[in-house]
Amino acid sequence: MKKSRVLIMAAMLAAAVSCSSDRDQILKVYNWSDYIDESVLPEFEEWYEARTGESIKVVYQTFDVNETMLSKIEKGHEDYDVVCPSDYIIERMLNNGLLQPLDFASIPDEINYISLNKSPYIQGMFRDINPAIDANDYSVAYMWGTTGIIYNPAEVTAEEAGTWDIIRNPKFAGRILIKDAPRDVYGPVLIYLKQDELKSGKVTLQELMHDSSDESIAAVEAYLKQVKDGVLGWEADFGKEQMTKGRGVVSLNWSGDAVWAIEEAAEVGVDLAYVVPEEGSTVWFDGWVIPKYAKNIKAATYFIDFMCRPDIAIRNMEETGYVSANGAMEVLESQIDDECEPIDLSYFFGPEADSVCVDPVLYPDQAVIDRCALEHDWGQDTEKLLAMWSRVKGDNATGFTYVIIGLVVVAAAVLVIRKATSKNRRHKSSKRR
Ligand code: N2P
Repeated sequence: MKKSRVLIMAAMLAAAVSCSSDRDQILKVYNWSDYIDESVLPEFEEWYEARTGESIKVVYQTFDVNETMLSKIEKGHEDYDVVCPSDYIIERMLNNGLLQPLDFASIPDEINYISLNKSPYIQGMFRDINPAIDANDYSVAYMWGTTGIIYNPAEVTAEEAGTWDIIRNPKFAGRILIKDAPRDVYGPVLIYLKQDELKSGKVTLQELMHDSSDESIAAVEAYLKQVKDGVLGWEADFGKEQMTKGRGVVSLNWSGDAVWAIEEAAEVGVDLAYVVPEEGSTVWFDGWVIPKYAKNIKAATYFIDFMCRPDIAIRNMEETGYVSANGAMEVLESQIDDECEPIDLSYFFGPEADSVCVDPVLYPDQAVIDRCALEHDWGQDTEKLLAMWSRVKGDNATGFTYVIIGLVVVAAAVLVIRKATSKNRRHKSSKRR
């Protein structure tokens, strides 16, 4: 009797374990680090269960570099259900058949937030990704922003920060931070190097975003090699903190990190500012997609929908400093700040938003947008860029490594000489005795 009870209990336990590892009850989310208010995740689990009657457990993982995420899916075929790549990676995934079309028809109307999410600007940018396939059918934008310079006005003038050349200005050597994001650095540097051609109309910003020629990669490499001696760090996420702590005074960074850094710095009495340099820059967005190897499409679809709920979008913005791609008026209203000058945001929220008091670091005005362009996938040429990037950063590491090796060799030589001398002395004194 006892034995059979044990067997029944073991069987029940096995069933429970197999049940809890049932893939239908797991949602694997792979997102950028520091890019969500994590308290929304358990809330999603409750919301999902209340709406569908099915339980779900979110398994949440983060990455710092687009290419790391891509490689896990492209080469590793990992079964993430929802990931959040940037525009040019969405393009690549789309071109390589790595994305599933999104289908929100199954979500009941009263909880379908996707339609609220649509901003005319973001929709248009998605359409520009690939003229042959509408990326709006495969991705829902999450956050967006620009690439620019965070600077410390106590040490850097607005004029100095207003050009990309600041990243090789010897005045700030040792206090310059560069985002460890090859495409987001390459774009601005190329724009800087080609500013004369841009001004004379020989080339357009959009054309530069497709320029993966050996000549341009070599020019950017040569420029970055001049930059690197002054670099305090190539960073994925620590740049904003280095700026708030005053260790860095210039940071090539994303607007969302700028918002976070400016707010944090203000709390400790440090003034920081952000500018998109005059020569032009890149505008970017990251969007939720369901990769080809996803296993829980239903929960993934609900998750993307939940992320579009305006109150959830606002919480994610408040927590991260990044700007939601959500075009709902509720989101705009949450960002009204009467201390700011009115700006025209009709391009983003529609005609009603032609004069709104909002922080221009969060939502750039039309003039900034006009000098920014979207990056595009380079296909096979991406490898050339990544090789250049590691040559630039790798050389740096090698220089440092040589210094360390040199110090170790000198220290070892000193030790050997000391030992030999003291042995000699002992030998001589014992002989004398
Ligand atoms: C936040 C990452 C932001 C990604 N840590 C910008 N594309």
